[in-house]
Amino acid sequence: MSDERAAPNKHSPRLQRRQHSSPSALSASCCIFLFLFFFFFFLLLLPPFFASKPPFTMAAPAPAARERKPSTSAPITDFQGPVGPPGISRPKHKRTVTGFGPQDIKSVEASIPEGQRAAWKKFSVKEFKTKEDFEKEVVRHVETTLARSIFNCDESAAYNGTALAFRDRLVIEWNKTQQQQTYADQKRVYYLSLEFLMGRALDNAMLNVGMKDVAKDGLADLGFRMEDVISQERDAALGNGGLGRLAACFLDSLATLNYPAWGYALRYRYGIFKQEIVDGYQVEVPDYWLDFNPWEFPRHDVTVDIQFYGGVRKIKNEAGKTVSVWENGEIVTAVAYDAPVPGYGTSTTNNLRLWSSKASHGEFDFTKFNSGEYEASVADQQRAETISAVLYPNDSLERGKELRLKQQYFWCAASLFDIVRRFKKSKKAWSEFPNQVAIQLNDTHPTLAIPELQRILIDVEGLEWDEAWSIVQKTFGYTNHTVLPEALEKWSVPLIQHLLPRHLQIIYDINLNFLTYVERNFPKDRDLLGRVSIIEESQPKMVRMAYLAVIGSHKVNGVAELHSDLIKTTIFKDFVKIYGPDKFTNVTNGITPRRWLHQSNPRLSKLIASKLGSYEFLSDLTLLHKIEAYVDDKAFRKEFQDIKFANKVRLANFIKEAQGITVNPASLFDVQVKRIHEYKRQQLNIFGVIHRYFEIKEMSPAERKKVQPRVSIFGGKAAPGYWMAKTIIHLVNQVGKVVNNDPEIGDLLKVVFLEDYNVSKAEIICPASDISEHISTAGTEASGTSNMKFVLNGGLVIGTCDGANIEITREIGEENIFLFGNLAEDVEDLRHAHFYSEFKMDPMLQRVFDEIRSGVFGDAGQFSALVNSIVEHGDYYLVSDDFKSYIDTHKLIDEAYKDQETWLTKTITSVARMGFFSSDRCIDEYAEMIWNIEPVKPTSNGA
Ligand SMILES: *Cc1c(COP(=O)(O)O)cnc(C)c1O
Ligand SMILES: *[C@@H]1O[C@H](CO)[C@@H](O)[C@H](O)[C@H]1NC(C)=O
Ligand SMILES: *[C@@H]1O[C@H](CO)[C@@H](O)[C@H](O)[C@H]1NC(C)=O
Ligand SMILES: *[C@@H]1O[C@H](CO)[C@@H](O)[C@H](O)[C@H]1NC(C)=O
Ligand SMILES: CC(=O)N[C@H]1CO[C@H](CO)[C@@H](O)[C@@H]1O
Repeated sequence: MSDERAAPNKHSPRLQRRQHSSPSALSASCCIFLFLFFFFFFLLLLPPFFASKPPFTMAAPAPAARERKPSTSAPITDFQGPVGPPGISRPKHKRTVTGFGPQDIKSVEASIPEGQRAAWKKFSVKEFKTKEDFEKEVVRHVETTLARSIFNCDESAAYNGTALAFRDRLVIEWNKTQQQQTYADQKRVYYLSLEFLMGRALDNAMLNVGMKDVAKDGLADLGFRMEDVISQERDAALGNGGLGRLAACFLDSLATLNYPAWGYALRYRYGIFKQEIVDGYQVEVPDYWLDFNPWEFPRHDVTVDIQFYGGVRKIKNEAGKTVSVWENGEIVTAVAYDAPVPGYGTSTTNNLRLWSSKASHGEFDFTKFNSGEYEASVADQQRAETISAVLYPNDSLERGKELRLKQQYFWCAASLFDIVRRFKKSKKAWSEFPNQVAIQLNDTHPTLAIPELQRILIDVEGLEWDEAWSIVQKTFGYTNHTVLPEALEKWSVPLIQHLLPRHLQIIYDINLNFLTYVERNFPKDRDLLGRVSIIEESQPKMVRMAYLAVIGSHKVNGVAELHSDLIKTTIFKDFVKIYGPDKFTNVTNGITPRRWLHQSNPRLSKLIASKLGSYEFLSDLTLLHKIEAYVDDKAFRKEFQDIKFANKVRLANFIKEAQGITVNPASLFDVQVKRIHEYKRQQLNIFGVIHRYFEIKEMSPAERKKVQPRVSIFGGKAAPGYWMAKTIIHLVNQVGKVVNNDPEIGDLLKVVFLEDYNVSKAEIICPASDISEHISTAGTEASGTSNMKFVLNGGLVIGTCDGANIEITREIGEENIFLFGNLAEDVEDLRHAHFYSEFKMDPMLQRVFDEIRSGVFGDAGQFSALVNSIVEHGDYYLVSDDFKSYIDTHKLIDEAYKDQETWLTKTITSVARMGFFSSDRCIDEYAEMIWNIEPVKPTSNGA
């Protein structure tokens, strides 16, 4: 049915392949007693007014039956000396930062007397298994940890109580997992990503440990609705968008598949800003996500000192060898915070370690304070803390910003120190390092880990250059994410020289060795040396991080086929020539079906499970193909359709609540939610909406009756410094104001901009789309993952032949996707044509521009730069070239949607064929092709 596709400028995409108190005296107890007495007295008199004041700890909620009891919360005597009867002491074991190694565990265990071991074992904390046990845990946490009671336990306290109950569970499993992985002593993978867009954790934890129903019933007994409790949680937004989300999906899959894995990132004081729309403009508000986060454990004993600045001195050591010492720098301390990451249907619980920065001399410098330098004593602290303060928005030009480079090094150095420390525990030879450790560099941000490991090996551990370098190369893998050449990360040589003098020397040495190798193998190609050199001979000289990443790792992968092909034929072409094609590979991105189907769309997940006999498809998504057999089953079809409608009603209610706009859930829901960026082309979408608006206005009443009603839903954040993207948001809101208030239009068209798009909103939006837009300029989107989320939830896609749209098409069939627009290979020619040949603006788009200029949507001056980027400045993203094809394709969509039966068949078929896009498949591919790691299967008793 390829006639369903618009007559695009070009046709079919190439679809070839795939933790005191003084002795508490009686008087203190009396005070508390008197206090409690009066408190309860008052409570009896004035219950409604007191119900919300926070009291002290209360154990007995029934005031009548109280008897005098000593305070139980404070110790009667000070603890001094050994606890327990005199003469019996237990060997004191000090906790070590990396835990005990496999041999240590056995000897430590043997050193503890039998009786004590038995006592510990007897009272060892158990995981709750029943509804009663769960309720007991929640009540205990609400009453003691939170110091609240039945009288003032609001939803927020209920959430915190529930979260803490689940956290306890995760801690138990997490401890077991870490012990087991240490015993197994296998290779581990360390995933370095500056961003982890985790979203909410509670719902995910409940589903992954298979206790959501138990918790739901338990909460109901305590008087709370599950949905209200879940919605109390704030998103952990340590990322900008898709890619941060991907890292989170990866962690989920790694744990689910029992791979021994750790994630390393920064603990930003402020995650991605919260977006508010004021008068149609985006306003950024800080997100204090850390105010109370039950999911993290501060590890104040796990710290690493990180050095910056200073100088390098060459000395001769005792052995007569010349070594480099990096000294006199400024020291900042990294403190670890751990967050447990539970797998689905397994007890494996991995670790995400976040580093927070603080001044190395502790909180506050009293020497400086006492000597009168009040401000300076605070300033040092603040300066150290800024390192982990903010998450950089990824679209602003962060190049040249020293703080950003500091962040990168701080995070790489702390993580590597941790990894090396863990490895050294095993007392294995250095040559074994690559057999025990795989480090994945997500994008170029962690590239400094390469010279850092080399530095540790040669300067600290005393290895020879070549041996060290071979270990480095075998350890790292690099994932290249962006396709936009301007996103190629570079740092100026003077900046690195100033901040990391030793590293710059190492980078130069790496480059020298590399170029020598190239020269030897390609003696006649002089230009090649200049092209592949890590150092760009510009003013000032720059270090090309991507090249350093390619040279320092054994595998480089792209994230979608088209993308991987592009890498090989464009920017890394020379490297393919030097290293051969085997070093370059593709791992097509995926999403976790636990969050993006089971959690976001429980009813659909249930329907599928009812047909497949179990929820096994959640851990083996390829089983989805079996539902294709039900494509003609009437009852199945009806339920499928009802689910979609119910999800649309849920979104419509959310839109009403959040934005105050009433939309009809029977309309076609057309959604584009993702970061706002010119290459993602939200402008193309809104121009299309404007076109549709005027088309409807010009129709006769009879013609209007035939129009398919639509709701165009937008959402996404623009980087604070990205002016053009903010203009697009403003235009969407202005158009919405006009269209939504036009009585002539009514339900035929509504335009909604949903504020503050984040993971938990995505969970409501994705299951509710009829059509979603993934319309980036061909060749610009590395992959895209929201396209997968939408299709998996029974929505169709309108998209360009770009990123993962191509693989989605291959899997679900061309007849089930609406592709349009120019192809990647024609982009260069088209851009050229805008400047050097006669270019004719599409008349429909011209009309749209004329209306905007006329002021229909408010002050036209506001939008002139947006319009002119297309009309006068070469239309870099080819909006005008793809406009007609885009409009025509939307016409096809309107027609296709009228035939609900056929539409339903398409959506069911598409869901059935989405098995390939699980992040589990993706992780298995990485494990096999790049990391060479094996799962560690949890044993049931956990020993
Ligand atoms: C999945 C997801 C994205 C990625 O969207 P793309 O369309 O692939 O760019 C961005 N933000 C959030 C919150 C997501 O859940
Ligand atoms: C519960 O946690 C939230 C953060 O999620 C916090 O804002 C709130 O104050 C906490 N409530 C209680 C009762 O501790
Ligand atoms: C951690 O795991 C070990 C080994 O399984 C077990 O003996 C110990 O009791 C556990 N500790 C906690 C706090 O669960
Ligand atoms: C990887 O890097 C990207 C791109 O810079 C970043 O946004 C994201 O959070 C990271 N995670 C993953 C798995 O890609
Ligand atoms: C960040 C990064 O390394 N991206 C590169 C990935 O490969 C493309 C080539 O297709 C480069 O242009 C990017 O800069």
